[in-house]
Amino acid sequence: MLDVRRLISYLKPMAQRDILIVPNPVLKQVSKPVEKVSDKTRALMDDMLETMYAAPGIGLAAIQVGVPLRIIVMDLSGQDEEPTPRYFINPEILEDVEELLPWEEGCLSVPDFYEEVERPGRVKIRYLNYHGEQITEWAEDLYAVCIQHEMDHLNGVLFIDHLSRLKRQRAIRKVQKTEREKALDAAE
Ligand code: K2U
Ligand code: ZN
Repeated sequence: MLDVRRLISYLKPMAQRDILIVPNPVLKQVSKPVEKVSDKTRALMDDMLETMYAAPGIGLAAIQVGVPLRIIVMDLSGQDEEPTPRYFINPEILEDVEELLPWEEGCLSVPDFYEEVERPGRVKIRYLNYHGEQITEWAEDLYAVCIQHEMDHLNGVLFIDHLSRLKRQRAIRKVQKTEREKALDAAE
């Protein structure tokens, strides 16, 4: 008799994972390259995408769910557009432009804090896709902002690290206060 549970686990093994929040030291780790793109890599990316959609967010780096591998998922499609998931394994920035693009950034690991950050408005990137094929392309506007934000995560850098010390400390204190209040509410 076929074990239906095993069949279901094969068909849809996706699962949401917890997103690490500042000042968790794991977020400061430098992530390691993926040596071989496998079904295990794809299962992780499926989980990351499900976690990102549930947050909700438009990008997520593996370190944000505690996995120190150079993997990013992203979906820049609008609310009323078809979902367009993108997968980036071992992404590299090959070229960028001098023109800087200011953007009010947020981060799922720094909840409810937004500040303007300036980054190059266009970057040439090279990465492996979901199937391990090499892709080289230019990213601009929100795509450029998001991929640079996520690649910072792979190097243990958060967007608040681009701010002044005062603003960074204020962000961390605000997140810690909110997390304490959430814990107290949950305990009541
Ligand atoms: O790294 C993350 O936490 C994902 C960010 C990606 C992002 C940061 C800055 C600018 C664009 C994207 C989260 O998706 S932050 C939440 C968010 C959602 C929609 C638009 C912008 C930011
Ligand atoms: Zn982030």
